[in-house]
Amino acid sequence: MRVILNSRHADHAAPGEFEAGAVIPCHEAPGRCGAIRGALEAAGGFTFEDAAQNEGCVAAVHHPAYVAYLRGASAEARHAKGGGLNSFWPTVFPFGPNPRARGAHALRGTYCFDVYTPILPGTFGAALGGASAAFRAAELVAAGAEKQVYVLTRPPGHHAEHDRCGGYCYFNNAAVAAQHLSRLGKVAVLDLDVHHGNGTQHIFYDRADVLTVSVHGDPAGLYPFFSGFADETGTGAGLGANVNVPLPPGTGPHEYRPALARALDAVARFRPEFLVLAFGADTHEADPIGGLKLPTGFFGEMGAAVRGLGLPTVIVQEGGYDLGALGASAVALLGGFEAR
Ligand code: OKP
Ligand code: ZN
Repeated sequence: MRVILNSRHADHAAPGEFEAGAVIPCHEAPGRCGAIRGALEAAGGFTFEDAAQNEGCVAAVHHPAYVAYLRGASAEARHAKGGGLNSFWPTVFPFGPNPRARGAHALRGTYCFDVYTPILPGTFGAALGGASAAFRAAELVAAGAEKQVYVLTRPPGHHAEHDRCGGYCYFNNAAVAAQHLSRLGKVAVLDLDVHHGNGTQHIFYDRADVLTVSVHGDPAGLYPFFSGFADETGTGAGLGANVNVPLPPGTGPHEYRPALARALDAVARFRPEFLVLAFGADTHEADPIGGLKLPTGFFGEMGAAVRGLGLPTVIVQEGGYDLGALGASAVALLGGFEAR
């Protein structure tokens, strides 16, 4: 399988994240990409290539002012002071459209919805590298050059909305791929990260030509908390084109299997031409923040089940925070996907 890399990913490395008033090492760290790459190389059968930075690829899914903000804030972060870190950490989040929220500090909270997305000097380049890789993968699949392509990137993307970052995410890589493919036909995005893909849902919420389906831990108790409930079904022309399947904490294969079947059935009934799989390995039983109980072997079954749809597919890496489980899960999923 062809693997598109984000050669700039390590330019974004947050020194820590907030937890209960303390700062702990950030779960979303550069070692994640290395862990997956190492596991894929050991498994064999994968070829790796970089994607060139593509400045225009995010314009179709993100607000131009948000893109400009991220670019500018990353550049300014080089000169930021505070704690010895050249970075900006949003602390104030103005509610709703607020015309008084104009200054730099207010904008940091306007274009962001939580405390998990600091802006560092390399953030814009790293995030754009991921979006560029996803776009490149979509080009290959759209052209019929490959039946499936895997995008190995971080930071993840599925929490990033049209004009807000959050949840370690800045540009929505899966949405960038889906948007490009949607120029050729109907697209389904299937999100199997343990966290609800609120950003992808938000971006396509009123679209009838892009179905978003997400299977995830119940947001009543798991991040992102404000989105991912079963009664969110789309709006306007997009009514019925959003499906959320929340699962209780501790869910294992026995209960995950029928949930996945429901999600796959929703995709199949939509009759898309293309699939984007937003894959998170944080459903693994060893994951430090997910709370689900899927063993490594189940990821092979998961990959085979998704492959059963028979759709040209871009697979985009989202979360997964236990480095050992992350590599093993990706190998199992992609192996299941390729097995005939
Ligand atoms: C990103 B992706 C841990 C809190 C973590 C942010 C989670 C972002 C997940 N104490 N909160 O969906 O894997
Ligand atoms: Zn996640």
